[in-house]
Amino acid sequence: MEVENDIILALDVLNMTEALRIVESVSDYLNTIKIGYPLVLSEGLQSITAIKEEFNCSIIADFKVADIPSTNQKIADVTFEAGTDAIIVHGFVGDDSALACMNSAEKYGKDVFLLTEMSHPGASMFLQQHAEDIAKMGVDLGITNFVGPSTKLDRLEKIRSVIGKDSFLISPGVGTQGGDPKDTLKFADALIVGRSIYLSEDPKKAVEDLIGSIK
Ligand code: O7M
Repeated sequence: MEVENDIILALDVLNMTEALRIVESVSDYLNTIKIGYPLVLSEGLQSITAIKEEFNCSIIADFKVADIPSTNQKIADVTFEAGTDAIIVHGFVGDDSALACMNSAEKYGKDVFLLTEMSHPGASMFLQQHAEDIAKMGVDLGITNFVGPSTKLDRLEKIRSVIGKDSFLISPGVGTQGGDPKDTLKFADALIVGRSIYLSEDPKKAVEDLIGSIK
């Protein structure tokens, strides 16, 4: 996936008017948008289709899919039918569940991102202990796209060492959650950034400043 300026916008807003305003304001600089439950539960899956059509951008559906294989397959199929380019899948549910999403992605010619470890403090309770195993499972399955936290750079470095230099690693937690953009890009290929862009009074300037900080 070619992520312009190494920045993915996390479009966690609750209505289409707001979503379109923000994407419009940053579209000179960004070509990849992550859309998850906040917008899709508010405005429907068609919000993905509409944004993709309007801006011709890549859409990563962040549904953190974490169910049994049969249900995962249905979730992934419906998501890809809506025009999504990639879907984010939890790894802790195991290889068969991840594989169901991979099968769906293959059918549609789309991508899967495997979520290894998360950026919030509570991730250290359960997920962190297994993050490297989850990353290894992804590698063994043939997954080449991963998500890891920018708030814990030692962990991000470990995940990078497991998935290898050729895998594509995207990283949330920059800005509002405290992660440093430039340091994160020592290990990650692209940043996932939400609130520090979409809550800014001037989202375009927020993106310009962020680009300036990582050059
Ligand atoms: O920049 P923020 O903090 O406003 O937004 C970060 C986005 O990344 C938001 O959409 C979160 O749901 C998501 N995210 C995390 O913040 N931490 C994680 O560990 C994982 C994700 C994510 O995107 O998972 C796929």
